[in-house]
Amino acid sequence: MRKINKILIANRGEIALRIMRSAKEMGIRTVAIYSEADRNALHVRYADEAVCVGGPKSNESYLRGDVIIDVCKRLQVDAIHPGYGFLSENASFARKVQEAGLIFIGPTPEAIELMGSKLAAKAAVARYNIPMVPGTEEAITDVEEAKQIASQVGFPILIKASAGGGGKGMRVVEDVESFEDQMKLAVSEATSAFGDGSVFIEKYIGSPRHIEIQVLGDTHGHIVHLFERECSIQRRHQKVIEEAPSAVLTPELRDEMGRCAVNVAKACDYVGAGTVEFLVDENLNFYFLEMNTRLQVEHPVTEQITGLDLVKEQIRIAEGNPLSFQQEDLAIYGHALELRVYAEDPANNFLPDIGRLETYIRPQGLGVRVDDGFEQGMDIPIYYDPMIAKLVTFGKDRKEAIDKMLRAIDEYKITGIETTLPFGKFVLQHEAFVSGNFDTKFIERYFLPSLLEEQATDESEEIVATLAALLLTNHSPKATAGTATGNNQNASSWRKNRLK
Ligand code: MV4
Repeated sequence: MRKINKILIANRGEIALRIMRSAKEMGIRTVAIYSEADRNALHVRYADEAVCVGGPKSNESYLRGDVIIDVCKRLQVDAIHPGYGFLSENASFARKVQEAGLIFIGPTPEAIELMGSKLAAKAAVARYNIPMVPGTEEAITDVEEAKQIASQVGFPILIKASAGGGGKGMRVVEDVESFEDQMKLAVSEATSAFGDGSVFIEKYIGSPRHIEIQVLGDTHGHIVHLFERECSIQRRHQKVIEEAPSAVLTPELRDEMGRCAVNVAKACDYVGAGTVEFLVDENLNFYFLEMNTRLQVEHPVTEQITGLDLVKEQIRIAEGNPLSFQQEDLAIYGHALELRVYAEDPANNFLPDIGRLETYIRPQGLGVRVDDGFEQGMDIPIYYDPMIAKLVTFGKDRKEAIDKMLRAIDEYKITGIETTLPFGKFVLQHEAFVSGNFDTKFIERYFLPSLLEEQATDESEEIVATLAALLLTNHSPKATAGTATGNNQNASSWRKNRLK
């Protein structure tokens, strides 16, 4: 047991603020680091102390592990929270933090390293009877042998880089004729991208769902799971909408996947918050893919349905406290959705659109949570991730969470930059999403930029209709005491009449 009194957050933006808020509630002092591009950022203002660690580029600032550790020593920091991205899954940084006598709020360097290698991870979990996609258990080197295995598994197959993850270094191979070329390309890509050319083969699951399970492990060997997050709505391996619980899991399947996730965590003596990623096929077979050894962007949906603060749990675990609950104490309450709001133009191939937030008004009200790191008037820097906010809604069931999200999107006012808010609205109104019948191919299957134009036309027609109705009622002698509600009723009946 070692009490943490001061935490340095080795991150920026919404996640830095998110972590500091929990620390503050626990009476823990906070230290922000920032780059020259982030001098006026909210995370810098929110922290008790803030230190500039270098230039705007990540490798000049947020990735400078040694500088960050020096700041900790100078300011008598007890622990480092890495957030997500940057140094969060860097085993050698976690090791240096430990060696400096500091607490790394996260798993051990050994667990990070093990799960960083997809092949080592598969080997480690194999003795726990975890379902895995058919394929090779070891790196393939011999082309002829690999071809034979691929033919046994059956085409199409997928060649994956062991050091990859999150979709990096993957290649679909349709037939045995193109296998050799594809394998050579995969090896050379993996070598240049990761410095490790190890690749392996898996059967290609054509239209899977991506469902992941949140786990928590303490330093006393207790591990629990906090149910699933459905993350199938993604574009180019960038998640767009996440939800909890998943619309397709039965209680039995949830238990089974939960038990598997706990076993994956056991296989690497996992400590802290982690996520076990599964593919689920159309017959609801599930397969272990990889484990993410960090707090994830989409953790808020799990917080909303469990009532737990995952950052507080991470900090308590890092202090050496045993978990204060058991699996049986946990239950799912209601339904939560998260929409990632990116500074990208969905009508223009999701081109990043940086600039000044001329207007920035957040939605509010029951069941609406906005995790962001900006205020009106601020510039979005070009150097980092284009995600500007996470819009989270929580309701008694899936329908209420969707209705709240649509309402919140309409309330969200952002001008000065294009955002993915209209795109979120498109997805949430789509029949496939509403029915729950979708997979990771949702966007390529259903989305066209022109669909956003139709949506915008519908909206402006509605505005014209409302204004026209307002004018009409105000000129009518009966409408002298017209309340807002009265006008709205008139507007909608006007619209109904017009549509007849
Ligand atoms: C797969 C797959 C199909 N079959 N593995 C992409 C992210 C990485 N974690 C693993 N990924 C995939 N692995 C087999 N054997 C399809 C994907 C995949 C995917 C997975 C989750 C969410 C979105 C995805 C988009 C494309 C491909």
